[in-house]
Amino acid sequence: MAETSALPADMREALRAQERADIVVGIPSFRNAATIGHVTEAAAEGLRRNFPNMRAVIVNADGGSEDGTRDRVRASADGIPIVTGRYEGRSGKGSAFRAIFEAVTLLGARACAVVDSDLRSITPEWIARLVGPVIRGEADYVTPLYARHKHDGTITNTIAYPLTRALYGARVRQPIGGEFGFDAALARIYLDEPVWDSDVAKFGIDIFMTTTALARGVRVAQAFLGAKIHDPKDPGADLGPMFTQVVGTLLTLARNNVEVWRRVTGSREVPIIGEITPVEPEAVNASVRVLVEKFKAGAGEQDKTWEEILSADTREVARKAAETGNASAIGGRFWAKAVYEIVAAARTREETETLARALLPLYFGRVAALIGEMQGLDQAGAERVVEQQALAFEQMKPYLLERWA
Ligand SMILES: Nc1nc2c(ncn2[C@@H]2O[C@H](COP(=O)(O)OP(=O)(O)OP(=O)(O)O)[C@@H](O)[C@H]2O)c(=O)[nH]1
Ligand SMILES: [Mg+2]
Repeated sequence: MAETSALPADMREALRAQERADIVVGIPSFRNAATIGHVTEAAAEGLRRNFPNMRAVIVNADGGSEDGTRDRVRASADGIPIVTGRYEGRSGKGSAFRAIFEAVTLLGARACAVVDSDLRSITPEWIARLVGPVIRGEADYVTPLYARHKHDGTITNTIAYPLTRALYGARVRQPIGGEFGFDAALARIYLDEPVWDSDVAKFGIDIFMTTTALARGVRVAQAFLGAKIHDPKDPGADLGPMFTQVVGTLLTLARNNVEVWRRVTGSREVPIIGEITPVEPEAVNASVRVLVEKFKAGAGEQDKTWEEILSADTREVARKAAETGNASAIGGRFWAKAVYEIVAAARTREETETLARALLPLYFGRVAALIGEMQGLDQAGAERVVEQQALAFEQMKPYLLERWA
């Protein structure tokens, strides 16, 4: 049992009053009054419609919103018991999830689904697809699969997907999608890991959940959910801190799990729940100009660290691309190589956040390059570009092993 808890006394009491549940739907939130009502309604309807004979509780773990987020949740659950409160501990999505995992344990639930509170495209069917495979005993961990606009999910496309796939050998297309289903045993495993003072308490939570599931060898499935429409972020403007939290966590986990991934070659497909139907996601803006500016500025700031971490070849290409503002030089293979140099550096360097920050300018460059590579391509075409890049990560894995040694 963890010594600390993310559950405040009032939430704990409210959960005790519920006594028990079969299913928990967890919703983390921070200032989502505009969207969380719809998310809660969809979750409640999904539970009523798909699991009418099971006891379900919706748990909203909030970060201290003052915009009425929690009132919206309370007003929207319609017949499904709801527990809402402000989690304790470091601010961040991960701490909210920790409170939800604790709720799963406290209620003795079999399965849990978590869904983001800024979702506009969620339907009741999402709950069935995320939690159904767990209830039916077909999977222990369910990740989402959705149509996202080609400029949305850039951390996923450039690093979380290809690196997770190459390291752990599973083609989990949305390892950090935010929506997941899992069983109680996995919630327990997450709670017992000593990660809650790290970036796992923030946006490192998603990659921590997926990587831990893969490293433990539990049965993973992907649930097709249609289009993901949420409050999206411009990759140039908003994603810096999220990148360092996700990638820092990814690097720490890579260091801890070397014995798991060392021998993995190639990758296997991960089963898909639900039929994949074509959907057109909403467009997401991305400013190449801002990305290239960030690439240039970041390259200057990180030059010293690059000197310590990157190979001479990689440094030279990166410096030159930054100087001339030619982001298209950050191609898929070059990017994979640079990422592997950063991963290998994590073997001896404790501070993975520093390493993630060193990679950040190249990420901006890579995203700018990707936008170019995807220009004029439809959804399927853009997907092929992502697949090619993922293959480059697989093919270059020997380079990682070589640098690691
Ligand atoms: N409790 C709590 N929840 C948070 C916090 N930050 C984010 N969240 C929730 O985590 C979920 C995901 O956050 P978003 O900001 O939408 O991030 P994202 O969708 O993963 O990232 P993008 O793809 O970049 O939009 C939402 O439900 C947020 O309300 C926080 O500090 N505390
Ligand atoms: Mg979001």
